[in-house]
Parts: sequence; structure tokens; C-alpha cells
Amino acid sequence: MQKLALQQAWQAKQRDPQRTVLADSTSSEGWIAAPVPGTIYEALIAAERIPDPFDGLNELAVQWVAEVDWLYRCDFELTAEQANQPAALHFAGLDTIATVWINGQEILNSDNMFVPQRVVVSNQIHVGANQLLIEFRSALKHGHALQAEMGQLGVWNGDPSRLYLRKAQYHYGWDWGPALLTAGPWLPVTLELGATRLSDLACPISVADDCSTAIFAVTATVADVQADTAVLIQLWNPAGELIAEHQQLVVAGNIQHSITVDQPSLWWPHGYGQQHRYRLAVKVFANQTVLDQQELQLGVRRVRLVQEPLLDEAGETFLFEINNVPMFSGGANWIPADLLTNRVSNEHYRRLLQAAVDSHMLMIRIWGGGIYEVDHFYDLCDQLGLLVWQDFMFACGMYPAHPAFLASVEAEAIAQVQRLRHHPSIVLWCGNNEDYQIAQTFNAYDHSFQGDFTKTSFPAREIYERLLPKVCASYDPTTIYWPGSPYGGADVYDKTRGDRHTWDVWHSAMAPYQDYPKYEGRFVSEFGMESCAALPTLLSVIPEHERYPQSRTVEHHNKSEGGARRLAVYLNDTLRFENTLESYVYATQLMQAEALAAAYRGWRRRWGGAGRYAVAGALVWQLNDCWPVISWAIIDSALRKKPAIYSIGRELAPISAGLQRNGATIEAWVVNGTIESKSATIQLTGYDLHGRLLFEQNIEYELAANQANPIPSPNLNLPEQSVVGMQVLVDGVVVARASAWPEPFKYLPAYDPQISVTRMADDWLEISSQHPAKGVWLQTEAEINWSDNLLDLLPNQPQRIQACGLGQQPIDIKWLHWDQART
Ligand code: BMA
Repeated sequence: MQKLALQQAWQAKQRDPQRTVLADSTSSEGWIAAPVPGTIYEALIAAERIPDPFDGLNELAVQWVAEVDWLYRCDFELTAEQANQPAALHFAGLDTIATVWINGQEILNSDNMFVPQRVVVSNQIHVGANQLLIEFRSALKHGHALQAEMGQLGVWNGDPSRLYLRKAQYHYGWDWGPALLTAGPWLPVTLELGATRLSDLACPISVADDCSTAIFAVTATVADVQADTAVLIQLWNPAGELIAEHQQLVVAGNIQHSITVDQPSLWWPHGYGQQHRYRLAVKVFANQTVLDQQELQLGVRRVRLVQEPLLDEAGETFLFEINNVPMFSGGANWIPADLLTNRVSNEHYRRLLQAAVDSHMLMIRIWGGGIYEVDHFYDLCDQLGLLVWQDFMFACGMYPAHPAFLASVEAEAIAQVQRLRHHPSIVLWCGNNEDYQIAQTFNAYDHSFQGDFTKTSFPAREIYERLLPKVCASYDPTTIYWPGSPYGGADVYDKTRGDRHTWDVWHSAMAPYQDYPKYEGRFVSEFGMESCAALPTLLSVIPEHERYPQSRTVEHHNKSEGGARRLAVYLNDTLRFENTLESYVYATQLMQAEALAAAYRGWRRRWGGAGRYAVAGALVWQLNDCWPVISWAIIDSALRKKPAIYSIGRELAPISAGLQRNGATIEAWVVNGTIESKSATIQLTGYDLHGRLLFEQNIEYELAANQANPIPSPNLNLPEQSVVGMQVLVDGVVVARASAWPEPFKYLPAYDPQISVTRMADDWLEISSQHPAKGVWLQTEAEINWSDNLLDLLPNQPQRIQACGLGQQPIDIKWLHWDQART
């Protein structure tokens, strides 16, 4: 099979409603070059027909793009040899309400951007010039028409008509993103020449309970089989040795062949072992000629979602066990990295996912309001050893479930599960984001009802509890399916079973972040605190006269409902800052870092060992951003890391330390997340704010493996204005630190803690201070990679960090109340 990528010579224009499509396509007016794959926004920006939608308030000025229809045209030449072959057009993704013509003949109507389409066009193509034409009608108008016909449905975020359309839901605007209703061939368009092809390749792997054997069950499906068509199946082990080969003639449509591998090399999440992958290659051939072929990189791992009663608490666990090792799944939620996803480079993906790994995250959840990510995303997760929780694309809404919608969803689910199922990183398919939550809020959810869901006020249960699990069971039987995030059975806010979204902090109750531990779940799949993007990122989109915290443009770049107000409350509770953008950025970021660390620290403390894994995971909302914005992200859209990613990294490190201050006493604990027990020395010290040592104590302790260890607390009588520090040493090396400060921080005096930085070889730095220093943030003009940052320093306890790429660049240093100490 020959595949011709149709990615050159595309043009686009606004539809002229006065003309028929075909007449419009032949008129010479209004065409601009259009990148394909891509959407109309990229074309309009490149042609300078619209300003950059992310800049200033421009989002408001480009909304008209969504209200009109667009025409795409591609002219391509075929030789006689090409034109005489069986041919099909393959559209990997059309966004969204599209009709396609080839050489004047209509060949396709499509209304789901997540369903790839293949249309046989052997009779429509010809030698010489051919023309492909696609009309994209306004998704907004189409959705409004469906809504007028079938009724308005409940939503959180975006225009409610989005629920009727199978289009990325965040395009309609979200509480961290602008509304940009894209239209266009957003994924590649290909002309396939030749009939016989490998139309599907599946290879579920069954792993023995003790991981001693793995059975690779290959099914290769061949379409349009000709005489003498055969299939060759080959499997290589991670060392690159061919370990199995099988050849067979294809009679009917598919070939099934199982390969048993003894003592397989396992795929592990990072930190637990290597990310071994097997390579499966399948070739379809006839008379020595290869007609089609495909390769898959596969991983052998045993995944269990353990839901078992706890020893001395209500409910049951929700924990991931990989290769029989229970793992605390610290991690983050992922949103699409842009509105115009074709701008996201492979390097951009790599840097975001590598940052997650560097902060010891184990799991990434692909949230249901975005897109099923590109193949490269999952390849990276496979390589890096990140686990993926994959939502189906439904978010925050009371979705319909009429027959046409169900049919479209089924086609979408089958296509996406088929595309992604071989990735070892994907451990769970999840029905939706927060659709049980909104249904419960609307009193539409009765867990005990099991009849015809489509007749109820929560019809989409048909999708989450019947359609999707059925698709997963048939197409990806070895991966777990979970109905929703969150889902807890009868009550979606249940703290004792299933997963939970903890928005008691920030949204609903606006509870103090120090209370995060109270709002636990057996697995907290969302929680978050906002902060500003890095100052240079904000400056890139905020005009000079608007560069202050409460300006219209700054608030436009915070999409959370009441976002600026909520942020002001949390800041007011926590610390003091000057009314400049620079101070606002530092203050919000420090507050976010403290809040998120408090959550992870409190919940990981509940990783109590066998029978006591009371909290088994926490995924922060959200890892990344899709434009320059004040949001819950911990890495901004320009890939500048916010301080929180470092405070989180310390809480999720293989060994982490925790201190909880209760007036004049403290509680201490150490999480040993490794699978070996460790002999540790725990050093506790106390200092006053002048840097005077108040006490010092060493405790020898054997840290049990893979659990939190409470450390017997010394009897202290701490003065109010003092800081307690803890260092955990294993083999004489500090492996974890914690410090407990008097709170709220806003009552602390502003002073200069006398920080000094000594530069050493290989961009290593030693940082120390004379007085206790909180939130020490090191920054350079060019973004560099810090091994750690946002440090809490105590006298006589210098910290070493590596700043790759630092060289001789000057370092700007901020700390808690730096702005007031200087004035
Ligand atoms: C969640 C998500 C998103 C939202 C976020 C912040 O629960 O599922 O819908 O962006 O909260 O409000």
C-alpha cells in the first residue's frame, strides 16, 4: 500500500453563503494558504487576517470565526500508474461538521472529530489534476440547531450546545482557556493506493499472576485479501533479539497467533525498574511483495486496580498495583497543550512529560474535556515510565444519549481504543470527567436504578456504564475500565471508595488549603490552587498600561469563575505582597506551592502499608496550560516551571519528610516509597528567626518499605516565632527535608535572611542563609533546569542544587516578603 500524504497546496476561504459549495470552490476570491493538518485559525493567523488570539483581549475580537462556514481545497496530481490503482482517502480527523467532495462528487459527511474516516475513491480519482474539497460548517450554529430541536442541557463551562457535538469540549472555552472554535482537517489526510491492507492489529498480553510468563495474542486483520496473501508475524525482545516468527496464508479476514514468553522483561513505571519494550512487526505480502505492514512497541506489565477493604477504616482502597508492587500514584492532570494542537511540537510534549518525571510523578490523567492525545504523547509515556489514566472525551455535562449520538460515540470509542490499546503506559480507561458529579448536583443520579438509562434524566449512563465498558472489554480486554472521574458508586463525593475530586479548597467551600488532609479520598484524582504564569509569560500578552494585578487584561487571562476574587482571598489568608505584577506573581506562586505541597504531604502520609493504603494517589489539577493564563497549572504555556513543581517534587520523592505543627508541639513522619526498608538518621532542629539554635536532636529509625512511617515526636515547647527543621539521612546523605513554620506567614516579619550562593563546578550551587528563609526562589532570565528550587533554608544547613546551563548568568533571588524587606 502506498500512502500519499496530502499536506501541500491546501487553501481555505470563508464560505460565501450566496453560492453553492461547488460554485464557491471555483471562484478565485478569498483563498489563503492553509496548513494541513491544521485548523482555520492557523491559516488566518499566518495570513494576518486575525491578530494573535492569545494576545491581550484579542480572544474577543476573533469570535466571528466560529460563526461562519469555511471551505478547504487541495489540488493534487496523479500519474496514470497511481490513478489506476484501488484508492481510498483517509481522514485521521475532521473538525467537525464536514462534507467532502472529490472531483465534484460528494463522498463523505462527518460530524465527530475523533472518528477517523476512510472512503474508497477508486472511481472518483483520475490521471492528472484532482481536487479535494471540504466544507466545514459552523459547529456553534450546528450545535445551536440541535439544541433548539432537542433542548438545552446542563453544563459547567462553555456553551451548553457543546454537549451535542463530538468536538473537543475545551474549544468552547473553559475555566482555564479561551473559546476558540476551530474548524479544519486537524489531523492528516492521506490518499491510500492499493487494496490489500492490514486493517487492524491487536496484541493483548496476558501476564501470569507472578509475572513469570506473558502470552502475546496477536490478531492481524487483513482487508481485501488477494490470492496468495500471507502474513508474517515477528517479535523481538527488548535486547533486539528475534524471539518468535510465524508465517501463514490468509484465507478469511484475520490471522490469530499466540506467542508465549517465559520470564519476560517487564515494563515498569520509572523509579521501579526499566521500561522494557518488545517490538512486534506484522507484514502482509503476496508473491514476495510487501503490501502493508505495521509495528507496535509493547510492554509486559501486570496491572491491578485494588479495591479491597481497609483494616481499620470504612470503605475500600483504590490503588494501582503494577507487577505486584502497590504504588502511590502521585501525578497530574493533563489538558491539551494548545488550542491549535498542531503547534505543539514533539519537544514541547517531551519537556512537559519529563518535568512530570523529574518531580517524581507516576501518573498523568488525560482529562475528558480535551482530545485523545497524539501517538507521540503515549510513546513518550511508554518510554519515560509514566502511567496514563485515559478519560473518554466527555466533561462536565449532562450528555444526550439518542441513537445517532450513541452510534457516533461507539465509532469514536472503537477507533480510539484500537489506536491506543497497545501502550503499556495506559492503565485505565475512564468514562468521563465529572458527569456523575454534575448529575448528582442536578439530582439526576440514582445509583440503584439499573433500567433503561436513556429514559431517565441522566441518559449518558448508557454510555458510561454500558457502551464504553463493552467497547473496552471487546477491544482492550486487559486494561481497566472505570465509569467516571470521580466515581464512587452511590455518592460521587464519597471519601471512602473510588476516586474523588477535592475542590473543597478553591471552589465550593473555599476551605483553607491547610485543611487539604480533611478532604481526602481513597484516590484524589483532582485538586488544585491557582497561581500566575511566570512574569515574562504574562508580559508577553499584557500591554504595558495594563501591567498591574487587577487590570482588565490580567483578569481576562484568569478564566476561573470568580478567579481573581478567590485568589485574593487565599493570598489575603496567607501572605503579604506589594501591588505590582512581579510581587503578585511571586506571592500567588508561593501560595500555590505551599497549598499543593500540603495536599500531597497530608495524603501521602495516609499511604499506611498493607491493609492501610487509605489514600493511594493524588493527581494535581493541572500539569500544563494551553495559553498564557493565571490558572491551576504548575508549568505555564511557555514551559516555564512554577515553584509548585519543586515543592511537589519533594513531597513525591522516593523518600519524603513531613512535619505537622500543633501549637508548641510537632508530629513528624517519613514516607519511604522505595521497596526496601532503610536505616535512617532523623535530625530535628529548631531555630528562632534571628538564626539562633533552639534545639537539636537525632533519632535513629528503621523506615519500613513502601509506606509512611510515623516518627516518635520529641517533647518540645516551641516558641511561637520559631522554625522546626527535619533532615532525613540515609548512609550519611540527606535524602529528604521538611520544615514547619509559624502560620499564617503573613504575620512573619519581613527581613533579609542573608542568603548566599556559592557557585561550584558543573553548575552546582551551594545555598545557605543566616536566618531562616522561606520560599527561596532562584531565577535567571533564560529558563534553565534546576534540580530543586523554592527552598526553605535553615542556618547551618546549606543545600546543594544543580542548575544545568547556568554558566555565569546572574541569579535573581526572592524569598517570602522579599518585596517588603527591600523597601
Ligand atoms: C475540574 C476539571 C475541570 C476544571 C477544573 C477547575 O474539576 O474537571 O473541569 O477546569 O476542575 O475548575
